[in-house]
Amino acid sequence: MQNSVSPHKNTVLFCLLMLINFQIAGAQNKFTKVLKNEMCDRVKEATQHAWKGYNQYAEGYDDLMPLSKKGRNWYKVSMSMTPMDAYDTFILMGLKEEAEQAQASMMNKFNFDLDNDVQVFEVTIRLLGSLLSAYESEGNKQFLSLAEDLGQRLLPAFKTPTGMPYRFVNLHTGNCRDSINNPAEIGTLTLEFGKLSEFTGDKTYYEVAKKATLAVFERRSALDLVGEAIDVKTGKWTNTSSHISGCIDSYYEYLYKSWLLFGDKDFKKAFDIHQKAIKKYLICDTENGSFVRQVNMNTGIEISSNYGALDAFYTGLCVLEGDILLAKNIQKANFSMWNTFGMEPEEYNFKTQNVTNAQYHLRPENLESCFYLYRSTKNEQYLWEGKRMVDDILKNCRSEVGFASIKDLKTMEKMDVMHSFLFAETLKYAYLLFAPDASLDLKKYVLNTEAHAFLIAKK
Ligand code: DMJ
Repeated sequence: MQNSVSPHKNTVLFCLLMLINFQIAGAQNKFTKVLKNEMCDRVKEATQHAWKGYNQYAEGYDDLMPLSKKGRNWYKVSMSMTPMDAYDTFILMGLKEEAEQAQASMMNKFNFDLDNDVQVFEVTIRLLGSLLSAYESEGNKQFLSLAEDLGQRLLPAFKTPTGMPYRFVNLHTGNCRDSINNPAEIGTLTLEFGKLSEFTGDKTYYEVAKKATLAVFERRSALDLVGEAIDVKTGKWTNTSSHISGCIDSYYEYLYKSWLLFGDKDFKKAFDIHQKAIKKYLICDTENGSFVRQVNMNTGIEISSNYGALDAFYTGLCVLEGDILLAKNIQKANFSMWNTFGMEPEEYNFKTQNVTNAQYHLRPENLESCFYLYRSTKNEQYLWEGKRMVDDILKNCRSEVGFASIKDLKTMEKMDVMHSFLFAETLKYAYLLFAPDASLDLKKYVLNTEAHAFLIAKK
């Protein structure tokens, strides 16, 4: 029996083999520096491809129509939405030529005296956000004077009995319309208006935006929840559905970020009260992770178990707040949504598993969440999840001249829409996820809801 191996030796051999296997598997799963660089290069190439298409076929317009190869404006006159949103992404990626072209389009404007009825929220997060962030990092006064001109023209919207703004204001006449507004559009102005006050020394901007946000907070229900629509003239809720999705989402985001950016305790207090209620009434734990449902703001009774692409932002907010466990559970749900449907649907019912809106709008929130979670945990799982999302977007959405939204995830049929947030957010977060931490120091900067960066004031 000289050749036989003793049971002890057998065990040692087995352990050794397991260790080798484990190491090989580990090596395969390691997200190497080379792979990170490769991902950054792929995202950069995608950015250049999308910009080339915009420049060639839609220069001077707000957006590119990536299938019909035409330009599209949001309002009567173009406001250069795409160049404005894309500029700081080009700077971040070191794309000099593209940055110069975008800057030329931004500066092309003398002022915002345009006969456009604009959505206060959208031009604030995209245009004011971009101009102020560019001014802060480069000191070019032209950015600031454009921002100030725009800020002035938005102010008439706040002249309501409650201080909550109308949804639309005409930039030339100051006429306002649409008194039924929502928490997201009312409460997602403080970062930009606050920075405008900081740079101009005129406190009005911060004061009106803060008053508007707190007017929403003061009208919360006894359960500390807010609804989906409110009349800014009467202060009465017109839709009492409460959730964290579109129409409410960035109201919560800006409560916390206004505290982070300006150290204003009123916002922290409001956020804490809401966050407790969100955790109590809205979060649903499932085996696929934690989803967020919709309930009546007064009774807490469930209205629907719809969840979707927009809701995915909540992971990032939980990371900032420091609730990493909840952030991980929400991200588990976010990724399961992506994984189950090949990409993420705009909306689906997490209890019945039915997709209620099968479009994909090139949205950033799921990638944004991977970025925040990876930065805080350094768990490579989030790099792999992000890579999967980038792979899918580059494969399914690329058109000859840009990137197109998806009309139906089942067929992957494309839609003729390329939102400017593809540049400002989706490609930026994709790049930041794989780039070194130093490319954006989260201890120094707060990103607005369109991912334009603002420096945290020294306290
Ligand atoms: C962006 O315009 C902003 O992030 C906004 O807050 C809601 N979501 C879109 C992108 O999905």
